[in-house]
Order: sequence, then C-alpha cells, then structure tokens
Amino acid sequence: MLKQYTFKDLSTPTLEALIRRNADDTHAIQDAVQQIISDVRQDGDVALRSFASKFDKVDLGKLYLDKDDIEELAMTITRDQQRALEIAFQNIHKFHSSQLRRERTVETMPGVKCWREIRPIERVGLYIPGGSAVLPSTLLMLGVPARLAGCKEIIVCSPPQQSGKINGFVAYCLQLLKIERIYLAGGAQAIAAMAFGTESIPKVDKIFGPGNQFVTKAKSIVQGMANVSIDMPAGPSEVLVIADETANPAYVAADLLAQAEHGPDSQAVLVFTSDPILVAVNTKLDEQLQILPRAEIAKMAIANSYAVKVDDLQEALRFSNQYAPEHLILETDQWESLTRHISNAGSVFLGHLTPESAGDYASGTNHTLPTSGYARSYSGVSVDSFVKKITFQHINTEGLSQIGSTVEILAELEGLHAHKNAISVRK
Ligand code: HSO
Ligand code: ZN
Repeated sequence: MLKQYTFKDLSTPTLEALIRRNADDTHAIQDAVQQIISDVRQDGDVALRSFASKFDKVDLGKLYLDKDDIEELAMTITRDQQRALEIAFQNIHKFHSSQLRRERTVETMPGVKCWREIRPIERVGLYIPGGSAVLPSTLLMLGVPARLAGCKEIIVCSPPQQSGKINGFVAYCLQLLKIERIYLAGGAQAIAAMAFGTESIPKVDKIFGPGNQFVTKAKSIVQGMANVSIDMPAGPSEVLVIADETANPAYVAADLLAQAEHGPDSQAVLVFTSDPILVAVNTKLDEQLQILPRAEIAKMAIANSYAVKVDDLQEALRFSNQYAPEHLILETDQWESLTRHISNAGSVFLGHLTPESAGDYASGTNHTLPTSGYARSYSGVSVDSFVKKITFQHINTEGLSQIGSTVEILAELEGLHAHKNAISVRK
C-alpha cells in the first residue's frame, strides 16, 4: 500500500520533505566513501583486491579480463539473448547517431568569424553496476555514445562475480562495442580507481554511469579532487507516474514495481486524480507483488514511496515539475496536451503503451539520467556528454578594423591596458 497525501493540503515544509531524496543527513555514506577513496589513492590495486574480497567475496589476482575471456563468456548466452542485445544496440545507435550535428560558422561582424568544433573526450570511464542485478543494458547506454563520439580509450569497470568473472551478457555487449578489456572493480572503489588511476586501472578524464548511493557519492567527491568530471549525479532510480481515470491500474502498478525492484532505495511515486484509481492500483500492486521474484526488494522500495492526490492533470504536473523525476510516465489519454507543461524530468514516457522498461532497454533513448531532483538542471547522457565543443575564431584585416575600437574601449573601462594594446599594436 502506498502512503497517501493530498497535494493541496501539503504545507511547504511537508512538500519539501516529500520531494527530498537521498540526503545523507548523517554523512554516514560520505564518511564511508571518503575512507574508500583514500584507501584506493594510497594503496591502488592492493586496496582494490581487498575491497573485492570484502564486498564481492572473491580473491582476485589479475584485476581485469581480456579479449579471450570475454569471447568465452559471451558464448555462454543463447542466440535469442544475443539477438535482443543486438536490437537494443542498433536502436540506441540509431537514436544517438542523430545527436552529432555540426554547427555553422557565424560571422558576427564582417571579417570576424566564430565557430565550434567537436572533439571527443579522450579517456572515459564507464561504471556498470553489479550488485543484486547486473545491468548489461547500461554498458550499451554508455558504450554506444562513447563510440559515436570517438573517445580513444574506453575504460569499463564492473564488480566481479564470485567466480572472478563477469556475466555473459556484459561480455557480449563488450563485443558489440569492440571493447577488449573490462576491469573487475565495483562500488565507490571503482570510481576512485578511475579518478586517480591505480597500477592496473588507468586514470580517466570523465566518469559515467549510474549506481547506488555509494557510487553516486564517490562520483561527486572525486569530481572536486582529481581533475576529473562526471556525467551527473545518477543515484538510486526513481519514477513518477501520473494517472487519471483513463489509466489501466494493472499497467500503472507494473510500472511502479519495475522501478521498485531496482533496489530498496528506489522510489516510485504515483500522482492520481481520483480515489478509485489509488484503490485499484494498490490492489494490483498486491497481486503483482505476489509473483515477483524480487518482491522483497520491491516492498522495501514501495515503503519508501508514496501517492499524491491532485485535483486535475495541471496540478499533477505542478507537483511533478517540483519533484523533477528521473522518469515521468503520463498514463492518460491527454498526454499530448500535457507535454509542453513539463519543465523538469529526465526522460518522459507518453500514453498507456509506453512503459519505462522500453526506454530502459531498447527503444533507443538513454537510461543514464539525473536523479534526486537533478533533472532540474542536468540532461541525461547523450553523445554530447562524451565530447567537448571547442570554440574557434578568425579575424582578418576588415574584421580587426570593425571590432578593434569596441575591444579597446571595453579594455580601457576595465583598466586592462595590455588587453587594449593587443588590439592597438595590430592596427
Ligand atoms: N531504470 C534504470 C535503468 C535500467 N533498468 C537498467 C533496467 N536495467 C535507470 O534508468
Ligand atoms: Zn529500470
């Protein structure tokens, strides 16, 4: 059963508390992660081996698997499974290919030309979560745009299984992406390794990938220390479903549970327009939970979730825009007229037949998205995340005479005479 609130009865502090998530008020996560980071910085591979034995219950020699191991593991999956991964790969590739557009040169004044050129980030680090669910789909979501961008070195880290290997699905995705090595490191320690480098794992320029609260915290800490940047805070996953009388309660419940099964700290929020919807969704939640293999995890996430009653769809969007969900699903016939009112969301799923699962795996959009309210200011991962755009300019004789006095006056008013002289000396 979802806890229930009514939007118009919420006081400002209650509303703020409701939309706040993963706050780590006690700094428990921060402290644990700081320790892991300093251990990896200090002891490199030795620390990684000891974390693998503590967290992943495996004693590792070599901290990576190469082409031959990957090939062998990839052969363990069925042809149907390979085919499904190939279709997902192709759709993600098709959608992301459209993102690399060249911009035109702009002549801001006669003889003054400015433009931008795209360059790949040279070394990128991709984090593929393991833990209770291994997510080969995440490797496709990060690897495809990294390849399209033309990144020279793609470092992949994922926690090892107890066998000291990775699963066959991840191995097959590595093959699709033509990546020949995977490093066996998980959690905050993998993030620290990619940020600072160890004997085995190269330091990267930018770290990508979703993870639990530890991974997300590690990303935010290292980006301030190691001359490394990150894609975004992509922490525990969340969904907000808006449902009106036209919604099918079984679909709504299924979408909430698809989110809830990710982890106990996931959040699934239902925004509904009349009481019978909530009653029906709660019934379907109970029914579907009974046959869900990950019911225990999903139940914990549902306990960490809630439902909000609104007067109408406009009010639903007011709440949703404040919550800024990672995923937003509009389960209403009215979805078309609503989209222009969406101002904060990572990825949006429209109508009754568009579950988030489609985007999680195979429709083509990226599933690495901002969580915890960061959709207010961040976009999801795309090819853009893997490139820099460098500005260029060229000024000719005419341009210098056009722009010269403007720059001289501005330099003078800022009291920066060397700046002024860099123009004057050329005239
Ligand atoms: N919902 C997750 C992505 C995912 N789901 C991977 C299944 N596998 C974060 O967007
Ligand atoms: Zn998912």
